[in-house]
Amino acid sequence: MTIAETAKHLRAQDDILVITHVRPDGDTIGSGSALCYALQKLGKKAYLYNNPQFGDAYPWVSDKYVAPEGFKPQFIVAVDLADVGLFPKGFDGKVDLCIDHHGSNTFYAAETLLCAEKASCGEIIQELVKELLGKLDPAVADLLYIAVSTDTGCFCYGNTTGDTLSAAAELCYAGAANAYLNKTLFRTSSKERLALEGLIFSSLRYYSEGKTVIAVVTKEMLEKSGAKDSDLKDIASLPGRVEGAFASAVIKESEDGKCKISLRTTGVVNANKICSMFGGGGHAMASGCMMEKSCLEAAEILAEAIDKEY
Ligand SMILES: [Mn+2]
Repeated sequence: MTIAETAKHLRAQDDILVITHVRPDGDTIGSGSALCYALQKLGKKAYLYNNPQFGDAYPWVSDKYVAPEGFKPQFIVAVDLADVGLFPKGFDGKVDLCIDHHGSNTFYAAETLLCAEKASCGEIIQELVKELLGKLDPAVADLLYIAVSTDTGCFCYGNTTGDTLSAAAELCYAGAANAYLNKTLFRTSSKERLALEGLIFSSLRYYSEGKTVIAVVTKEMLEKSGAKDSDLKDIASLPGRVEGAFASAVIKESEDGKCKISLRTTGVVNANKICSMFGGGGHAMASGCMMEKSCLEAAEILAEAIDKEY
């Protein structure tokens, strides 16, 4: 469907429930909240499905839009949600409309608005909100800015295009509190997170003349720092910051004696190929796998496998 067709379709509905994906991020939360905001402005009942993982993400964003107890939806919209396997915990209903930017979308919904060239789902919702309300106001601009900025790593990732920056500029002109949101989302960490980063950075392990950097995150480090799950966001990207690194991994000790490996590469080495050797997989530059080894043994095995690829 087009933006105009989607807007027309939504105008004809009421009692709308918006679902966000499992392990919700800023894009799905900002997009879903902005859509609820616009639909509520039109006098409709529209709420977010109470994703049980909102508490680990940005509860200060989602709280205002979560459906009240007993809300009976007539129409279900999914945002930033590519496949049924990514439904939020506890949801297994059918979806009437999906709004998404993932090229991998499996068209599981009755209708789909897919714009795969957009860096974030927020940019699609931005067009839709303009179609529905005729303009953007500061409240909705904040929600959309959260979506666009988080999915682009504050406009740093390779998915950021001129169009992304134009969309962000439009949000700033509409009153988005960009400096405040950037500080809150990207330049503020809990004490526990910073303590954990200190432990990680002071114990990095270097292999292959520094081309491979591995961080081992033990249960003891988590205990010592006091870090909770919500403090572990994106830790996989930390060792890759070392100058000269082509492959970087975080190896995290898990409860059952196994360890969980997240591998990131610059593209010189194929992360998917390496992780597939150990029963995992993912993308060429970001993959994962598990090993039933101690973290230190796993680091040696992984580093050796990567070394063969240089
Ligand atoms: Mn997204």
